[in-house]
Amino acid sequence: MRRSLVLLTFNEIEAAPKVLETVPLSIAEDVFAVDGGSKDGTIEFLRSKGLRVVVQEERGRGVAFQLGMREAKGAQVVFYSLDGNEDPSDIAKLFEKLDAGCDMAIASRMMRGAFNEEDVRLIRLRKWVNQAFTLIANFLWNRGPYITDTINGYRGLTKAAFEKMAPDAKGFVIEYQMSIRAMKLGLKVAEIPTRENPRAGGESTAKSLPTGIVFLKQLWREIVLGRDFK
Ligand SMILES: Nc1nc2c(ncn2[C@@H]2O[C@H](COP(=O)(O)OP(=O)(O)OP(=O)(O)O)[C@@H](O)[C@H]2O)c(=O)[nH]1
Ligand SMILES: [Mg+2]
Repeated sequence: MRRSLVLLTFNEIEAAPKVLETVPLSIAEDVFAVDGGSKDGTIEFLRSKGLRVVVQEERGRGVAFQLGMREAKGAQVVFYSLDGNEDPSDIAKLFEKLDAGCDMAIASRMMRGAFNEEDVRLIRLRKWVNQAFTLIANFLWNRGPYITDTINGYRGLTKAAFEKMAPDAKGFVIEYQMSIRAMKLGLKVAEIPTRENPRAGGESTAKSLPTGIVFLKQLWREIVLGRDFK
């Protein structure tokens, strides 16, 4: 089987019903959801729509990516979060990049033609901090074209690439870890410009300061591990 589309949720009962309607589910032969243990009816909602839902035993975006990859039947896997941030029309574009032979395709909020949630503000703290982490990773490890958004979770990759990267982060930092390891391995990474929309309801679980500290720790660990991280 070629394509898997993995929907990610954790307590998204406000957003998921609105967002799911906009997702082109027929794009992949294999579509299912990975849920972080929602207690608000998200799981029941998704099942009522006929979707297979795999529920994590432990919370975290990293755990979700690992479980999603394990459960996916396709050789290509695109991850899509049902909170409304992600433009569903990019799903097809990410699969196309994988069809073209890329190991990983990232929907970038930072490149020319893209739009970041914070672009309407004068002080764009989260964006700037993200860009600093991205700059450091590119400087330390990237030998290919500059990756502009190493942190966005809206991405697709091949199962083979994921196995080579062997990311082990449990939380939000897994996306950054995957980007770093793709650079270390010299994998082919493509980006497409995306538009980040506001949440379609509900609340964020990514608190800026604790997440920043986790990122610093992960960065340090990747520096210590170096290119032979396995
Ligand atoms: N499967 C799974 N999904 C999760 C988990 N934690 C968060 N998510 C989902 O991942 C997506 C991103 O999480 P958010 O909390 O929105 O983080 P964010 O996008 O940085 O924050 P906002 O800008 O407020 O949207 C959402 O669709 C969440 O439902 C988890 O433990 N497991
Ligand atoms: Mg979000």
